[in-house]
Amino acid sequence: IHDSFRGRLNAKEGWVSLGGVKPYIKEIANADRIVIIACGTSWHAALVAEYYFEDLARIPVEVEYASEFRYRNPIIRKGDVVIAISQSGETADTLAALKMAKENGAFLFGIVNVVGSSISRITDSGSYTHAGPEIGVASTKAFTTQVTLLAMMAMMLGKERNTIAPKRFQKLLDEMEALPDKIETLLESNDYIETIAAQYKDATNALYLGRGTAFPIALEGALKLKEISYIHAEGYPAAEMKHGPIALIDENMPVFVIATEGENYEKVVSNIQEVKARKGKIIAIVTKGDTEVKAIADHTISIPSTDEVLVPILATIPFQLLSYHIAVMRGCNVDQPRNLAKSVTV
Ligand code: F1P
Repeated sequence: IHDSFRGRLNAKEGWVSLGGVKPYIKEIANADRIVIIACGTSWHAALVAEYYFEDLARIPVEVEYASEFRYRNPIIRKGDVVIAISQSGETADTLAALKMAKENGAFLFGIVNVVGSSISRITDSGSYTHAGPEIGVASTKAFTTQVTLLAMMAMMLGKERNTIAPKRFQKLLDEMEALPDKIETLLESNDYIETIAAQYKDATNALYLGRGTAFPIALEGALKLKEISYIHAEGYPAAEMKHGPIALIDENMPVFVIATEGENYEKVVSNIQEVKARKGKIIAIVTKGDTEVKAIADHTISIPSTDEVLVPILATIPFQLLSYHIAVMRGCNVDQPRNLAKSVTV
């Protein structure tokens, strides 16, 4: 993540350099619609990007699992930009979906980690995440670099379309530059996160909640726990809890919540109160200095304050670490989880 930041940001120019976007900036910025396709963790990055592109660049976005998209009869036209996100660049469903989109005249953009992979070859343009090799099967640094790249791309498109004020652009750029140091600070909580993991390693179910850009992070937190520790976990938008999952909550249910500062804070606090009223256990990710959630949650993990847009990048790391420690304590092979392949090529 350090390399992916430091190589790309140029604060002096006030510009983000994404080689694969620049030559096609007009084409992408003037898209009728952006359709993002991906699988697994990469699909969660796509969900974050939906917020980014719509909020910062005001381009309509649709996000779909490539594994669904390829088997229906989707409407794709010239004027659509189809973005595929994939760590390996070899995922069969994503490749098949891209081929379909190409036949229908869409412009194809790939966001992949593995240089020279099939997706990077069939797309019209693209950007590499340069996360370095993902040793484990479950995507971790691929995810944070995907989200980073997508934020940068949305900023560039916003600048091109004049939908982002220069001051806002500069503030985001400054916040991005500060992220690597904030991540270092956050990693200092690793031992503390391990002590929390020890208390939930025998859980059989877990719920993850978030609002806005933190909703896909809830999904990703749940997926990481499932993938590497084999604990059943579900991610939900916090506001959906009352439409079903609330029935699951009792004293044995750990509920992981992203409750960082910003627009959604008070609403998330009331969701936490609803869980506590039913004796659920709350493990909350909060902004450093938080007192309100700290007073009611069972555990809080602080992340440094940042722009709300960038919270997904910081908030996902404690969830990755929690899943890692829980999996190790349960004796699971975190690098090679059962039944999972690094590249799903069939
Ligand atoms: C998609 C994915 C990964 C997951 C595992 C299986 O791969 O679902 O997110 O962690 O490796 O494949 P990709 O298209 O991002 O390479």
